[in-house]
Amino acid sequence: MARRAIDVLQTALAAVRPPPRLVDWSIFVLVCFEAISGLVSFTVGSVAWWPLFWAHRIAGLALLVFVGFKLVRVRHRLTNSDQWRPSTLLSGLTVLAVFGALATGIVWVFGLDIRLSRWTLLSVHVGFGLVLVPLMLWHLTTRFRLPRSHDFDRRRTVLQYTALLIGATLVYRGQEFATQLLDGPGSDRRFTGSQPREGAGNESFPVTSWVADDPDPVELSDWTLSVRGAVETPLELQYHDLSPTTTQQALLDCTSGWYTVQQWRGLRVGDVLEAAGVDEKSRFVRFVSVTGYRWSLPIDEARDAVLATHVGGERLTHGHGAPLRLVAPGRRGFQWVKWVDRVDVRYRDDPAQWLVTLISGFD
Ligand SMILES: Nc1nc2c(c(=O)[nH]1)N[C@H]1C(S)=C(S)[C@@H](COP(=O)(O)O)O[C@H]1N2
Ligand SMILES: [Mo]
Repeated sequence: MARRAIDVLQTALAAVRPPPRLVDWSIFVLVCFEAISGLVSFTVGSVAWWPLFWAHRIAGLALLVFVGFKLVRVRHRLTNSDQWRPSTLLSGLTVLAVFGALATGIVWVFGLDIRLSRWTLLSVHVGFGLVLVPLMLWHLTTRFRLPRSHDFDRRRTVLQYTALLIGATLVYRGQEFATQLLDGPGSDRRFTGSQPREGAGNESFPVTSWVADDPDPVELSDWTLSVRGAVETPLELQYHDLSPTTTQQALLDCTSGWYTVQQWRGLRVGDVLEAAGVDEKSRFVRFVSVTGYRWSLPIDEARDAVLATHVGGERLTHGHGAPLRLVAPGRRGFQWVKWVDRVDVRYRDDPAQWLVTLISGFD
């Protein structure tokens, strides 16, 4: 009886499982796609990018299926100690990383907000992903073979992959629909996956650094805001020179997985630029922190950004970037430079800013 059931299961599995080389190749392609789409997803903040986030989730589910196929196939090599070789350890680590990434991704989608010391689950997910890529590349040097056309039946493969894609999409959408219906955790995530932090003012959302930036509190007596570069009149403003009269509601969405909507009060960057008189050929505005951390915005976008002194009616605390922080609506949190003391009007963009945001704060 049990034997019959296993036979039936194995026949069913054989019908849906692509040939080994194709499974391996698919895992490779999916992991690359997940790594790239995951990294790119961190840089975008506008809703127009939602397909990228969907694709990342659906590809993750497909990856789960292929890893399942693969484990069924190679389970003897992992469980049978006679077959252990040095490369088995590598395989084991790769399996751990893949399951770590998949499990944290799935739990995150369900809105569970587990924290491992200062890391959110989403950051742990990224960590697993970053370890997985080199492990997988190394692992595939041990036995990877490219699929050849005689390895598979084209028509059948197309059908299998189509069914898998549709299945994964249904599972993902079904899950979203269910959490929304039940109004459970995870039902109020943004398209980026971030979960809300409610309330107003400094205490209602976390103090976060992108990597390691952690300066001492800025002394107002030592601080000025310099406006330089392609301007007619460079400015040196002290804190008491600023007139923070603009209030703007804007949404801060951090890549560690939370977002908050706040009223930010401060200077409209357009007014600051007007006071300095920008060269009409200038194209970017760069915001620089006392730590060197920096980000640039195209000048038209920069005009509508705010250099905030207040949040939710309170003066910014040190952690949130006092005395002055950039509020860049539609941009991800890591671009909202804190502790700004310099505004550069420029003719060019600044590719080095990508690196600087990662290494700022390390000595
Ligand atoms: N100078 C500087 N600004 C920074 C960062 C940083 O590390 N250094 N981190 C950014 C990140 S990743 C986010 S999400 C927001 C967080 O702002 P908050 O600490 O006020 O929540 O600040 C951004 N501004
Ligand atoms: Mo962030």
